[in-house]
Amino acid sequence: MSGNTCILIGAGLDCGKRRRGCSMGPEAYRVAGLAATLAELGWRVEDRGDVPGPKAPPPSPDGQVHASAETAEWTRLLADAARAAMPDGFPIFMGGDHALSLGTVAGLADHAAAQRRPLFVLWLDAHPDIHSPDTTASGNLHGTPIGYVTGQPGFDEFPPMANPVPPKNICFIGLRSVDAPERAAIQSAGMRAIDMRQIDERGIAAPLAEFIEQVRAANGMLHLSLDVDFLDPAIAPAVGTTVPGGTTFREAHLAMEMLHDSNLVTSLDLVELNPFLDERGRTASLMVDLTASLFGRRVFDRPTRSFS
Ligand code: EXY
Ligand code: MN
Ligand code: MN
Ligand code: MN
Repeated sequence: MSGNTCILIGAGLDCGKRRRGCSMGPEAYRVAGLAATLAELGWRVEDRGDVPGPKAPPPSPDGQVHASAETAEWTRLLADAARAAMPDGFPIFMGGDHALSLGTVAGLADHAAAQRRPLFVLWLDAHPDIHSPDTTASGNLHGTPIGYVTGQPGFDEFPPMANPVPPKNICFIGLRSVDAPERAAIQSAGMRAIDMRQIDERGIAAPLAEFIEQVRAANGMLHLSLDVDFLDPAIAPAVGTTVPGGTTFREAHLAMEMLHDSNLVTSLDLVELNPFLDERGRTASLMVDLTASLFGRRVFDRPTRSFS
């Protein structure tokens, strides 16, 4: 993990879909003790507060795509926040729905380009979120961040993606809800896409280790985007897009532990937590515990080893 300062940034964007509640996410992470948990692990923690959303959310015509002008404005604001944070430490973007990643990944890609290093993205999610405004059937922009950051057409209302992320630098893990245009996009680009069947058959460690080695070989920066619905809804109910058959408690922790040991992760999105749907804070607490594993919480120290 890079440096010893982590920077908490609240990104309560709630316009990437019609069901509301993710705006409460940043506060739920604070109440669940994210800052104290990281501090106990030896990190210096700086909470930069919440990125204020668009002052007067521009109205969008009530068309097929929901709140596109507001989401475009958030994209500008969060890309700025990401570019500003990276020189200062390890940013943790506390969402907010997954539309926040249009902005965070855009800003991180600019930072990586300035450093002359490739950016890699690990997308832990039931969904690949690779639609564009032209292909989405739901009109929900939280289903489009990978489409945007890879430079797909159809995002004319949004800031141009100056440094698109090559599809081969993206790895999906946990997929189990993929629409037909998404499947075609993933297959035609030859992207690394680990669905739940592969996890059942191979476990989560082997495919993750392959991706980690790809990032290491390229001296890449690695952004982790963690969607609550990566987890099985039985352990993480506080999300609007529950899909049965998700990852278990230990699969998710093992992924975080391996990513910690890789020392490659440089930024994190925590997305789609809807505290309005939670049960006594259990999902928020689980997300904080997973973040703790990513930041070095472990039962015993063990010698560093390669997983390949
Ligand atoms: N593919 C579906 C759609 O485009 O509406 C579902 C997207 C859900 C996105 C969630 C956040 O990961
Ligand atoms: Mn700064
Ligand atoms: Mn998602
Ligand atoms: Mn999802």
